[in-house]
Amino acid sequence: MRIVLVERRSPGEQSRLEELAALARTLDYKVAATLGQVRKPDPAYHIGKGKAGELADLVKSSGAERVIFSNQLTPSQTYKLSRLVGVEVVDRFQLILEIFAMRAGSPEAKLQVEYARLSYELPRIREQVRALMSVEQPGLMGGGEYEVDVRYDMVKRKLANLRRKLKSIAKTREQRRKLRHRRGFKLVALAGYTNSGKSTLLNALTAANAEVDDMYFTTLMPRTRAIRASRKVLLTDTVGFIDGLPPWLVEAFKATLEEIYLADLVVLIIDASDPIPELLRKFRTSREVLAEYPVRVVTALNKIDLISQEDLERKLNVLTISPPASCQFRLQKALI
Ligand SMILES: Nc1nc2c(ncn2[C@@H]2O[C@H](COP(=O)(O)OP(=O)(O)OP(=O)(O)O)[C@@H](O)[C@H]2O)c(=O)[nH]1
Ligand SMILES: [Mg+2]
Repeated sequence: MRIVLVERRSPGEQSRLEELAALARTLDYKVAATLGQVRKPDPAYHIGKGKAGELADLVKSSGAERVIFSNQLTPSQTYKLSRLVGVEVVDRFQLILEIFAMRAGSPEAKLQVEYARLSYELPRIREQVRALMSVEQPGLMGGGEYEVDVRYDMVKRKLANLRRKLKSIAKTREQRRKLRHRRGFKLVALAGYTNSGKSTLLNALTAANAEVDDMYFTTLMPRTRAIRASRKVLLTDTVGFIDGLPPWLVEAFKATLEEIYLADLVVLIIDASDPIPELLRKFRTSREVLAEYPVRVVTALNKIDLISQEDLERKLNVLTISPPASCQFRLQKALI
């Protein structure tokens, strides 16, 4: 499917178009064109009215079938934009949800994705009620409003039901962790941005046969394996981080993320082939996310074969962590 990517940025804000393109590629989309604008969000179209017109022309001339915004859109912006450009318009979160839905293999992953999808939908249904009330004549709005109300209640009930199931999954995971601790295992979790190489490292250190791919969110569910070098350490690979995860997505994946937060040690995998600003941003965001929990973190630079020695040293300086040899050493020491 051919798509157009759109990004609105505030002055001074870093572009995330490259990441959006990578997310789109994960769904096998072909980027036909991109459009950017620096301004504050417009209430109607998110981008300016003139730019929205330009987008409509671009969609036509490029033959795109979908438009993907890097920014979060309100339901009414999505609706107005779709009407204007004549094809479906979605935002980055909808795209992430679709990738999650595609990747969700296990029943547990499916539950988490369904919970995230409905949490995303709920406020949108609310807004539909408001839109209906403002557009329709009093007295005539009864039917539509009623339907949306019924849907709203249904989604709320489904969410409550899913929440119960997810709680029980979290409990099972907790019991399993306790059992492993009782058996004398130390639990080490691999954390880091998606595509940083967590599963590759898990495969290298254990006999796991985790799927590895140059795409985002290849891994959605945790996988725990014993480390070859030691009988007493279990390594867990889990879902990757991405910028600006909304709270509802984090809540949906709570049971999975707890494998990271409640481990004895986290090895934070950083993709050393990222340019310095991106590397720093990902490093800081990851540390911030992890700082909310009292878990020890060791940082490991990955993909160092893709960069020169000078580049590596520069990046290590920026991150103010030890040089590669001792980084490796720290990692080994931590694991054994
Ligand atoms: N050159 C190089 N490539 C690597 C290295 N480690 C991983 N890769 C590649 O990076 C890509 C992502 O690796 P994964 O192990 O799937 O990354 P991940 O962190 O598990 O990603 P998600 O599960 O999608 O969050 C794959 O194409 C790997 O082959 C490395 O040390 N060097
Ligand atoms: Mg993975």
